[in-house]
Amino acid sequence: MTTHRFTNTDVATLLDQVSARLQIIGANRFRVIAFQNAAESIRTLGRSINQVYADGELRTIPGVGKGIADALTELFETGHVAEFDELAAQVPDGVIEMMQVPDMGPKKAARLWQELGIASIAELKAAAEAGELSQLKGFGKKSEQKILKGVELLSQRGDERTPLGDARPLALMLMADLRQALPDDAIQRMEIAGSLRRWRETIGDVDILVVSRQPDAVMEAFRGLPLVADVALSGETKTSVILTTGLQVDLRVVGEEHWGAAWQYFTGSKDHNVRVREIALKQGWSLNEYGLTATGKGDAPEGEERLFQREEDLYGFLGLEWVPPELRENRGEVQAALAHDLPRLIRLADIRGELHGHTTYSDGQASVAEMAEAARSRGYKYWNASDHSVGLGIVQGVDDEKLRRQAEEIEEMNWHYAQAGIDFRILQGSEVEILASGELGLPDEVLARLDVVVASIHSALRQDRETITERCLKAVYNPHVDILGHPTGRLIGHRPPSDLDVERVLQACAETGTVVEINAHPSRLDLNDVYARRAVELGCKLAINSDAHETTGFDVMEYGVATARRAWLTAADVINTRPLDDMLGLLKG
Ligand code: DGT
Ligand code: CA
Ligand code: CA
Ligand code: ZN
Repeated sequence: MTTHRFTNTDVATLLDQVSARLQIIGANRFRVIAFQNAAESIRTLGRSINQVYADGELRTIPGVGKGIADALTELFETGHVAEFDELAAQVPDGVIEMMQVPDMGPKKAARLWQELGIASIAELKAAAEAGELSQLKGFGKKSEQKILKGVELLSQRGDERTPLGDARPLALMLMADLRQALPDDAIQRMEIAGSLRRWRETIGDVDILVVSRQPDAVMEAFRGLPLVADVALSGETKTSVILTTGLQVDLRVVGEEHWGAAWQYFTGSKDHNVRVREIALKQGWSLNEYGLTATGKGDAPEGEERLFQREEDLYGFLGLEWVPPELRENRGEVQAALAHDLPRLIRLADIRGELHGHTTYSDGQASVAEMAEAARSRGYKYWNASDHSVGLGIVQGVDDEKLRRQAEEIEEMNWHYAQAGIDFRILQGSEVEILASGELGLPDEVLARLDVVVASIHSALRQDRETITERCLKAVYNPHVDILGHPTGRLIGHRPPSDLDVERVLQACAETGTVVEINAHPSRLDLNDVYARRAVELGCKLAINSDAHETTGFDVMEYGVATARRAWLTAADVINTRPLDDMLGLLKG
């Protein structure tokens, strides 16, 4: 039997499309969500789905039940899933694409298709321009204008960069595959460079640097990897390939003696490198990817070379502190490095607990106990169960009664931890919905009972600036709201941020002592690096949370910490680096 290979992104995209088609035909919402959950798990799995299948372990993936596992087995065996193909024949691709237009949910897309026969973005645009949409019941002139604006936004997205959360697992998998394809001693060193090493939130292409005594063998093995769909360029020192996902990967082989300069050069950013080159020139050296060459304008005779095996040595030679890659964006880091005044950036190991995550009491996949144990196994000392409140569309939220039941469960677990002498506490909170009016999804007397309240917006994200800002401020000024969750609501590559006046909201957070979240999920990274840095400048405290919906969901914390590092944050700026009591003491009220 032949086995077909697919990337995790391929499979996740396929399942997402099935979910979208099920929504269009009005299928049971639990089925819709099941496909979304499975897609999400597979996208962020960190293991090759091919390998999981080969090991007969599909069912161990969170959110993959028997039905989806059977479908995936059929996919790997035959390259197709009959049921999915039937569904695809029923609902055209163009209708699914229409759902990518901002504000175009499945209900709207289904009606436009079924009632007006619109089955592509191009047809949608034409119909909106011709004023045909407003003939449809419930579609005013206003929603027609909104759709036109949405279509334009979508077209501007144009030449797509790949979200960090997709590029990073792919790059790691590719590097593991490359090592495996070669004899043990073929690669002496291999590292990520470019924007991926800087943890930029989107990636143009992946850059990998290798030291090898057998460069030809490395290049040949690289071109032949299963993830590789196409070879764009192949030379002695550089090969560029296109992966099956469309992502480009550049592999360069460099000499060991040039490593420090090469890694520095190819890590970028370009703007950072320009500043470093200026500093070298002032000292009479020209800098390139091989090292320094004396210009003759300094003390060293013209043409003299300096090579560096380590980046630290290169920066040090120029009188600079080594600059962490996350800072290399020409945002003042070169000056700070020159003054030996770079911040001591927060590290993953500084995180002692999390304050935002979900259980089966709302849309999580695991029980309170399972999530707590997963948090504990990461070395955390506390975890706040913050299930969605009522008031959020498709998710069954928690109300007063459900929260009471959950509180009993939490108390019992905490009692066990105390009995066993285990230093771990489950907190009870909620991710309370900030409703379109600015009211919260739970009454104040219920919120008052909870340990840590996160307030977030998930719907009506396209309200105008004034409305959505006022709505958010209302929550920030509520004395029971401790943390503002994923403030702008953006989904990288899928949904633009809301029109929120972030500056005003951050000022209010600083004034009221409301903590601002960096949501670590790589599709959110919200606040982003720039806003997070501004938040600290304004005097805000921050929290970094993975917003885990399953036990493996904690994996994404590294993306949140990287975003915090890009924002120049130290451990002191982030409340969940503190021991439990200190952390609680930093909350409002
Ligand atoms: P990306 O790929 O758009 O996400 O961003 P980067 O920063 O990874 O850019 P990329 O892949 O074009 O190049 C990687 C690094 O190599 C870049 O940050 C700086 C350096 N680099 C590459 N080519 C040049 C060049 O022609 N001039 C300069 N100054 N630097 C370059
Ligand atoms: Ca790159
Ligand atoms: Ca590149
Ligand atoms: Zn959440």
